[in-house]
Amino acid sequence: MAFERTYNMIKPDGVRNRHVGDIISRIERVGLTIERMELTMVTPEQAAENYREHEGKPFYEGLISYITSGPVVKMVVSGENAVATMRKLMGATNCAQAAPGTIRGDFGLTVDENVIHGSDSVESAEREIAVFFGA
Ligand code: IDP
Ligand code: MG
Repeated sequence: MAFERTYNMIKPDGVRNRHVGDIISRIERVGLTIERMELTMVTPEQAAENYREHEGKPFYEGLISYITSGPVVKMVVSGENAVATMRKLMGATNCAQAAPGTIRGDFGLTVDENVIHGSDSVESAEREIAVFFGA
């Protein structure tokens, strides 16, 4: 067991389609703790920093305009195995392949708008928390 912090973000489609309450309730139901949370816009600088590993890929420009297209809910979530547990709750990147019962499987249809972001490792989490909430 490992106590971890992770960075999660309900993306603009998740907010626009009014899934915030349902997603928060899934996070709490599994026993994780929401430590920080804010409804806010993602700046172009934060978007570029968060998705720098995808720069140059064909979907990169669309990804940046999607993530800056409307308010998001950014969160720091903590608890035992928080990174992997959130990835499990989220489901596969492509909503079309995400299992029913996962956030992406239940609230999305495509890979372009996939409802929620979650860090893929403890190292990414700490970097992303600094990008979105400051040091
Ligand atoms: P993840 O969000 O499950 O960690 P990543 O591979 O890190 O998936 O991709 C980051 C984000 O980029 C995805 O959540 C999705 O919004 C977008 N994305 C990834 N692959 C594609 C694609 O093939 N087409 C369009 N958007 C994509
Ligand atoms: Mg990722």
